[in-house]
Amino acid sequence: MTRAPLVFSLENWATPRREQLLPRLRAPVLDAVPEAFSEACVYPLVSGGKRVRPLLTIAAAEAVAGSVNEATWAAAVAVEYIHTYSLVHDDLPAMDDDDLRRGRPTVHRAFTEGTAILVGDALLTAAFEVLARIANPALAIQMVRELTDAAGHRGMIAGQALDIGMGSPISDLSSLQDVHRRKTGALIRCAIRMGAISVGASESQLVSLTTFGEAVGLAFQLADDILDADEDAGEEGPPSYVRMLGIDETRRRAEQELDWALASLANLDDASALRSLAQFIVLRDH
Ligand code: GRG
Repeated sequence: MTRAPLVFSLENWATPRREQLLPRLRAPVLDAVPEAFSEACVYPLVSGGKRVRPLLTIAAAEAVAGSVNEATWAAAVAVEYIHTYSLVHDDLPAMDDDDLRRGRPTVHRAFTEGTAILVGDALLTAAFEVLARIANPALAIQMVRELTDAAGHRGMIAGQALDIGMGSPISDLSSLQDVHRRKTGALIRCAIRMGAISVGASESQLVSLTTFGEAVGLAFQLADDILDADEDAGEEGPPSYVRMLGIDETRRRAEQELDWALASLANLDDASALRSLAQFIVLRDH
């Protein structure tokens, strides 16, 4: 199995990129009306998320071109907006009804339920605005299509609809996988594809990175279920990989997806950051 060289430090690579991302996340919603609504929109954007998806976007662009451009940043902002809105809405009383997110009050607890609904709506809309403002109109349209497929009614929202019981019962591995492929995998795959597309990836590079994105998306969810394993220990509760497969087999499959993801990067010049991010996603402790 190919592992990232020991000299590559993910933290050294990620820290300046997270810093460069932050003002780009804040700026588009600072002119929200009324003014106080900007504060509510910024609140979930600056509350300590790991930034896995935008970092994957940036790493994919760097693996293809060695650098990023303004379209890469637009894509990075757009995926983090979609991710953030999905968490804000998922935390609402009508969904998971959570009081805390990343150790802080959820948006509907810090503000009001109505505000949280509107913050999610604003971030969802702003994601597409940011992409629509990419200077190259053909590239902008391509990015909008990518994000629509991943975030919309066939992607993340479909996954959530299945998850809240609108489809057949999630009774086997293939139906569980279908939910997760849509609910979390599609946006991760899209984050990587948009990074590659932003710098003009070739068809073969895009194929490799799509394979990488699909494996990382699945590995992310397997790792998430391992992190939730204590909650999932009993027989009762929502379907999860740990409930269906047991913890050891879930770990084995996460490692297998990681191997598969790393193997797909063979034709890219410098994929150190992508490799490290994939390893982080599987081995993370939060
Ligand atoms: C409500 C429209 C709507 C969609 C919700 C993705 C989703 C669909 C809900 C998220 C619920 C959830 C907690 C899913 C588990 C996987 C996940 C997205 C975990 C959080 O992602 P991280 O670990 O979060 O990247 P941070 O906090 O680092 O940003």
